[in-house]
Amino acid sequence: MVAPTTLGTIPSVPVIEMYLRHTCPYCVMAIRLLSSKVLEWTEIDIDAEPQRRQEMIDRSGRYTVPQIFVGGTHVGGFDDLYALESAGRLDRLLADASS
Ligand SMILES: N[C@@H](CCC(=O)N[C@@H](CS)C(=O)NCC(=O)O)C(=O)O
Repeated sequence: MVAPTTLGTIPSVPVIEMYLRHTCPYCVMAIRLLSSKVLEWTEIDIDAEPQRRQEMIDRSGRYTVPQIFVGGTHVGGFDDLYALESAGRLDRLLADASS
């Protein structure tokens, strides 16, 4: 007999997008901070996909990497992400963006 199974709760994951260059120290720091909080995010490497740099500029109004979006909302660069963490607001933002 097959044991009955219970459908567990599927863990919710905030949608995080990060435009980056892997050679960028601010990007490495942003990844380090994010990886202490969440398991997955989408990386858009503007060196590998240079055409998406313009998309980043259009969405963020900024020219530097990283540019981070959580749940479609522009957070900013590493400094902005770190400021949210320092203010104790990053966990709430990630939780609110989870579906
Ligand atoms: N304050 C910004 C600094 C970001 C920054 O200066 N990024 C550099 C790369 S490490 C950059 O994008 N420079 C211009 C470029 O690569 O086109 C942050 O914290 O995200």
